[in-house]
Amino acid sequence: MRHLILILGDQLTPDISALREADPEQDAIVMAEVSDEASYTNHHKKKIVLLFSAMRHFARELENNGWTVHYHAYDPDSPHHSLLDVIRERVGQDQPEKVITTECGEYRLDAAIRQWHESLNVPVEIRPDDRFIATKREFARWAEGRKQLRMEFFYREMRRKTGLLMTPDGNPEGGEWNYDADNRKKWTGKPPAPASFRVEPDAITRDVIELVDDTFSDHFGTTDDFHFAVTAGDAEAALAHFLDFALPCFGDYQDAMSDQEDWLFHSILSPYINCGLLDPLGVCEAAARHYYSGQAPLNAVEGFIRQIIGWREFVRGIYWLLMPEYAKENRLGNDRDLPWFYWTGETGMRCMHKAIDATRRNGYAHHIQRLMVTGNFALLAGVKPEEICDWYLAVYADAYDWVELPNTLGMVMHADGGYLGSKPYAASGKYIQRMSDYCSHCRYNVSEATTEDACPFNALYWHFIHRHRRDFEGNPRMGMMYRNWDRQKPERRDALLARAEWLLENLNTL
Ligand code: FAD
Ligand code: DLZ
Ligand code: SF4
Repeated sequence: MRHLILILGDQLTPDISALREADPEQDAIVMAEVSDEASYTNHHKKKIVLLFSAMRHFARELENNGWTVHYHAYDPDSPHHSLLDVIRERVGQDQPEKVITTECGEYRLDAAIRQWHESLNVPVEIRPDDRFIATKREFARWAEGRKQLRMEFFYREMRRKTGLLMTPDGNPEGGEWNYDADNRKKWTGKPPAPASFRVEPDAITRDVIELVDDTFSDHFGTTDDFHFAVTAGDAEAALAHFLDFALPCFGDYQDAMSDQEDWLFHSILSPYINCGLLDPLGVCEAAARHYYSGQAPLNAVEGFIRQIIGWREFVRGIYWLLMPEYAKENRLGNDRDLPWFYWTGETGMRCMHKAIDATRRNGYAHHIQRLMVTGNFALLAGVKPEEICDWYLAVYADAYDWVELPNTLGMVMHADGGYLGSKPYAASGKYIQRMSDYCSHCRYNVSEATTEDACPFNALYWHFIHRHRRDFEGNPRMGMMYRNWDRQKPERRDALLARAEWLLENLNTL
């Protein structure tokens, strides 16, 4: 054999760089389901089903196209626990001239693969992952010399680079770069949210569901009602479903939350984009076509494209710029354990219960639930960044360290000192009330802050403002909050702090 080509679980893209110039006559492919990857965090059961089933479908497609694929299916009794174990055995049997792979998305595994040549005694060629708009080097060059990085300016570069929603004379379509201000409507049930896209599990997926139920029964979540796409064809159908039925309202209700609806007008495409079943640029081009053909308004299409060529690329750039030190940051000095209800959803706080319960059932919660409910609570409660990051890495079907970490540690927890965002997204219950109908189903009273039944977010918010005065008082975007705090009567401030202290002591009972 000439080359042994390793394809990882999130590299399910037919033209992945490792496969370029490869020859099915001389080269062979390795794919492996292994315990080290399936268990390095408490992955949601649906995430494992998605990846194993998508890997198996991808391997079958490669075989149909004439490739030899050595597929290591998961076996709890296998002596091969790691990808290296599997590769080592194949290298021993096939004696390839070299191993080829595309660079891994996570620092943990990437660092390990970069050492493999030492123990394998064959060269390991690691090719760039060019499924992103910006290369790592391009991002580093853009970031150089900037004290703080702002997504908006990077996003404009990506708009220019891709030409997405740009006029022929180089201006942003509609005259503005960003229509976020139009994207803050509360959803009151109308227009109705589209039914979520569903694929019924085929025989391969059903086998994997059985495997996961048997072998990963202690992992978070459930396999019940698994309906994710597991092939590129079905992921394309999921994209078409989003474009036709949800994109037109995506902008208006991007920040909305609902007690009744899990998915609203979101795309639910991140699990597919992140494992390679969908191409991010292709997704954006398809959305742009819907704008030009008059099927979706500009605020929706721009908002959607910004999430992908803006935020997604931006967080990846930050991850590779700052790892591995980034993962250890804790600039707000948080030391509280993650409350247990994050794993059970058993809390009287309706917004938290609904977000966590949807997460448990679906391996999914939309961005505002992640940022302004579960994230906001962890920020206000001063949870250790490491623990909340591990939670987010475990519980979502789209979670990979490179995208989860900057979102959680940087955007939510502000643990990087504001490198990623100019101010923390801390908010009281008022924000949740404005953007959702949760509060009317809650045992707590969102209009109260100090009483026994008062919404916990309220007093915790002021405690956060008070305890981090030194961190944020000088921040021009936070000045008004400090003026509001200082304006309150001393008795009121004392009562708020006392209530917050009690809440912090009793988090697990809320
Ligand atoms: P939509 O709302 O339809 O957005 C469209 C696409 O934009 C998404 O599919 C995704 O590819 C991209 N996108 C949107 N927001 C972001 C963002 N902030 N960062 C990166 N890409 C973005 N996203 C992940 O893909 N994996 C994660 O592990 C992850 N962890 C997160 C943790 C926290 C604490 C927060 C606040 C956000 C996290 N996000 C993560 C970002 C975002 O919440 C999800 O991408 C989004 O909810 C996925 O659902 P969707 O496909 O319906 O997205
Ligand atoms: C997330 C995941 C899981 C659950 N299982 C596997 C696996 O068995 N084999 C594999 O090749 N990859 C898996 N992955 C993805 C990797 O752990 C890792 O997160 C990505 O390759 C990082 O980019
Ligand atoms: Fe959440 Fe507070 Fe509203 Fe209850 S009252 S749903 S805890 S914001």
